[in-house]
Amino acid sequence: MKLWYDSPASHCDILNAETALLPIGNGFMGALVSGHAHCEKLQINEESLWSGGPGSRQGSAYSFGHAPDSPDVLSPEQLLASMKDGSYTDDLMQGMLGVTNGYGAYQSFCSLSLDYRHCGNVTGYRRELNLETGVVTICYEVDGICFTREYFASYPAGVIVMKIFADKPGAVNLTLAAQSARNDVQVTYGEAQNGALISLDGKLADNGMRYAARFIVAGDGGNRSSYDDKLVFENADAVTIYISAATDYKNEFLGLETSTYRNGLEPGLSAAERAKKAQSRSYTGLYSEHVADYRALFGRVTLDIGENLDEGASGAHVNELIANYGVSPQNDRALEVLLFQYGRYLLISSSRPCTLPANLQGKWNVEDEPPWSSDYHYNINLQMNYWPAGVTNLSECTLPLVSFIKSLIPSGEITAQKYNGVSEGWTFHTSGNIFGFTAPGTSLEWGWSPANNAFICQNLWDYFLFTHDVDTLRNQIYPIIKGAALFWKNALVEDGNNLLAVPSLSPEHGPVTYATAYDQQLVWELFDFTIKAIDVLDLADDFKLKEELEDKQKRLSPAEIGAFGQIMEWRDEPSDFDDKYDKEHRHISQLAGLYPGTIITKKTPALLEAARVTLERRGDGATGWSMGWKIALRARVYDGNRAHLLIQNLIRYNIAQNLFGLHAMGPPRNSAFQIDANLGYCAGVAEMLLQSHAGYIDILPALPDVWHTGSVKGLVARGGFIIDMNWSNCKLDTLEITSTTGLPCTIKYGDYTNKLDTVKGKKYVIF
Ligand code: FUC
Repeated sequence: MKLWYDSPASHCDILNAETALLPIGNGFMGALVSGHAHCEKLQINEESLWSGGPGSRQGSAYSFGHAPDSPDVLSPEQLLASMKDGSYTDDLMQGMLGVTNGYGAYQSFCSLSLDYRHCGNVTGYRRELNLETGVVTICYEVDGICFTREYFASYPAGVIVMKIFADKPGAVNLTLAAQSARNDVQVTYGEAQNGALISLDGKLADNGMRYAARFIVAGDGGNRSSYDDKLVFENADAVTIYISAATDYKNEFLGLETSTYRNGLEPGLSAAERAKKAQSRSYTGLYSEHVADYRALFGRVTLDIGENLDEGASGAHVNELIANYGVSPQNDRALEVLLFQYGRYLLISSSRPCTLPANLQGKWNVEDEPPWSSDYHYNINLQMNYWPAGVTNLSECTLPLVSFIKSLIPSGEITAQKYNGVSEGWTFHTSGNIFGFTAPGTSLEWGWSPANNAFICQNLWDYFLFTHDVDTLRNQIYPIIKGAALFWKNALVEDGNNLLAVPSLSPEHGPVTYATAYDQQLVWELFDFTIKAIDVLDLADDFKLKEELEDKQKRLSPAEIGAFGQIMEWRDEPSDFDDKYDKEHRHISQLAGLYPGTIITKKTPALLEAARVTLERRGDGATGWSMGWKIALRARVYDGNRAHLLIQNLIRYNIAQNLFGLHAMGPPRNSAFQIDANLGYCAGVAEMLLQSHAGYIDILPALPDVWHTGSVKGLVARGGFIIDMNWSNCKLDTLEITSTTGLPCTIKYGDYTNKLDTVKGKKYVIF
């Protein structure tokens, strides 16, 4: 499981990070390695370095996105009446928009430039990211000396570590300097206990956020000197660099007027402490601690889809795998598996307990004005980042999402009150920063989307379903989903016996209307799992709420079939919608109830068929993240071969050299990377092999012919069942299930059904 290359990233400067650099990360820090032999720049990120928020220059009166005045708008009932009698115009909605002053953007932290001062020619170059260890290695030879560099990001030690060494003593020569592209920062050079200390201290000009990085650079043997703000190592046996970074950010809402989102601490102190502590330990100790920590997560799942992976994945480098995709089955399967495991790698590297959740670019970002601010998008992208967590055995990576969503509730309550006139519960709309931004966006085309609260709650409920972690459900998750359910209990509009979301937009597609499939389905799902959570937790105080939700859920009509046999995206589909709107739009919002939802299953055959028609109409191409969704959707209509066609299209058009998913369409940039495509793909592949959303475990529900022989170990079904299986000629050979919860389960494979009572910790051989 290696991404390896026989050449460095295209340039020693950081260009096109999305196409070539190799990412490492420990959840809250990320680095991108270019690995050039002569000189390189190591890009470094820390998750909380954001412009914007309270006190920012861009928005001195930062208001969490809320418009300063009370929206002068019609009530939802009046809006609905205007839509029904044809008098509605978008002017009626202008007061429903938010403001983006002080929204800010995720910033690049700093970089380290390294000049290796080689004179001779470079031969035997190899650059690799080993997905099994989470270590990047660069090796090459100059003048008969083999040089090696290792880079890893340790979660337990909270640092990034880099070591440069050679196979001959005294051969390492190096000049290095730390820098930031901003001018609100100072770099100073000093002494650490056994090495040099580079201190980078800054204060963001925009919002005064303080930030600091510490680099302890320790040479083994040789001489060290400095000139012109550069450190020079000569004739060393090895040089090791310990990198830590911090800001004074604190994710804490203290009220509209008093919030600062600062912890009042000196970031240089915690950064220095971590770097020093790391240096005081042996390199091998740090290295093995990192590998053990990382492997404990990554190593839980192995996938083999019918080729000799050792030969496939390490016998051809990534550029060849991509260039030859479609030429040989062995090559293709190797790349498909590598990409699956890379998704898991990216999630582990950008989302660990006590960090912020993974943003659009995970934690990797090389610029101060990144695409879409490198923010959190709540109408699909953040949800997608967490889709693979449960099924690919990384449930704990969801915990940052739980605490982050919890932190948004106070401003989300203000949003609910201000824009929907709802005084119970919370909501948020399309996008957000790390400073509690929950308001609608600035344009009706994309900005209004309150059912995103229900959508994100589904990730949290899934965390519970995969782990059965009742404490986290009771103390963390239930209050969040109850708040979202209370919002919708109050926000829905009565229309005869129907309950409708008003106003309502299908994400980024079509008119302002009422009761889009997206809203109605997500609210249906929200009520469904809130009711289940009340039962699981036996919350007598909420039994009345449960009854109310049960009643309302019945009146939502979440999925209806339209003139073409499709699932309707809009309740009253305009007669000319087929010409007017984008049939192949990237958002497939009307199928949220198929995946990741539970509304459309084998138990609703007519809807399942309509979902298939809808997918047919949406086509087999799209931007990266949309392809990830489509793979999972095709898996849910049991069409493995079509899911595989989408995989091929994704790999051909939306995957960069470093396997980052690309947003390969539209503004602002053709090749911006977003890790949602990687994580959507990873979830989609898992969904082809195992499903568990409909009350039973469905084995190999959408196996494509080209994956006719293979095995997977360690996938998880809801209820906490670990699945190990082998198949050949598209037929299941062995199936073992380990129960981590002791719950009963029903297993289905084709026509075969087995109901099993299980004991916690026991393994069951089913086939
Ligand atoms: C959603 C998508 C766009 C893009 C953006 C970050 O709104 O519609 O394609 O991925 O998020």
